[in-house]
Amino acid sequence: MRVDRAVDPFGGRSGLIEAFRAGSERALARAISIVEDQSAGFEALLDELRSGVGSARRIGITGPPGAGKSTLAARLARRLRNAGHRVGIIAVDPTSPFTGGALLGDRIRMAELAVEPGIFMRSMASRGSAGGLATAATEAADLMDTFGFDRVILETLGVGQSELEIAAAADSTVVVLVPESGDGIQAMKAGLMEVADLFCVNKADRPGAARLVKEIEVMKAIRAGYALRGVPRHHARLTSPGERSGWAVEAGGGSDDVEHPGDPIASPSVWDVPVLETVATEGRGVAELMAKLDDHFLSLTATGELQARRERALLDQTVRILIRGAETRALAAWERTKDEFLEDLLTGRVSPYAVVRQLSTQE
Ligand SMILES: Nc1nc2c(ncn2[C@@H]2O[C@H](COP(=O)(O)OP(=O)(O)O)[C@@H](O)[C@H]2O)c(=O)[nH]1
Ligand SMILES: [Mg+2]
Repeated sequence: MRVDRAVDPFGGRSGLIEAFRAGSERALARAISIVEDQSAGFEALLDELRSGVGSARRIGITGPPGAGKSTLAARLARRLRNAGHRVGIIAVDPTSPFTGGALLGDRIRMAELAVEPGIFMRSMASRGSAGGLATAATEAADLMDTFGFDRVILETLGVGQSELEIAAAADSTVVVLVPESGDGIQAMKAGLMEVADLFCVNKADRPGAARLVKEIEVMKAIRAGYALRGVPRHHARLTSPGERSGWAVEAGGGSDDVEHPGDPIASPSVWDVPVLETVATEGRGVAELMAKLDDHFLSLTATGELQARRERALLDQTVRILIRGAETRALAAWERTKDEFLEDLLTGRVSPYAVVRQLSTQE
């Protein structure tokens, strides 16, 4: 899929890069499309447009479909914008083709944002390409970051593995739940408890919000109890790979607590995951959300956890790029040669293993 100069308003790759660096949002949009489509040379383009990556704070917003993530993201974006930030939003829907309801809904709801200077919105859907959505979404976030957006919001459906991977690429992850249909339990099942740095009980204008807040607090306490079992007292920090909120569990608390020298008192490493009530449609609770996100970022910075998270995310990304490349090459090799093998394979003369062996030696 080469970019035809005749239809390419940027005059090829160097023109695109120049326009991107000069701050053209059309160039940014084009670069994201190239990445999303995995057009020829997309990785080289990303490589060239990496300078300054890591300046933006990345905020993941996840939760079940219909919880109000898009509405909340739009409100948060506007508030951040009013505070002087430049905001990029990536709305990821792994299942929806462009005709799909959710994505279409996002597009319409967020359309007004698109014309607001300083806010850039982009929907992404999986097109069945190699490498998965998490990688592409991270790459789109990287582009927004290097372009100069200092806040990047990633909205994902919190229902599958790749969404959790996207959440893991964020500095702060907001889990949005609604006071309906056992959302609390669902969150537990989907592994959302582990990734949450903040909870929003959205649609707090409906009955049951206070109860859901209590449920989440109980689940937090249960998690904290498990996490602390077998851990010496006064170890305020717990670090375990893949347990993002596990590190932030408060230790001690008994009446016989004694301060030991060097023990952190009200240590910034203790991040107590807040549970906020929001009404996204009215913007209620969004100011608190923004304030808590700031607090969380301060806590991340103070504890060194920001660096640790970003290092983890970078390693994850590198591995995913590696796997994507291997997958792309393997599938191309298969497409080139499968006709040779097809009959033997289907009639059982050769096994799939023998075919793969031969393909790998040909590469
Ligand atoms: N009553 C009420 N409805 C809301 C609230 N937030 C969002 N909605 C509505 O819930 C529906 C789904 O919202 P959307 O943002 O698309 O959810 P998403 O699928 O999580 O992105 C829309 O009709 C919203 O207008 C809220 O706080 N209260
Ligand atoms: Mg949405």
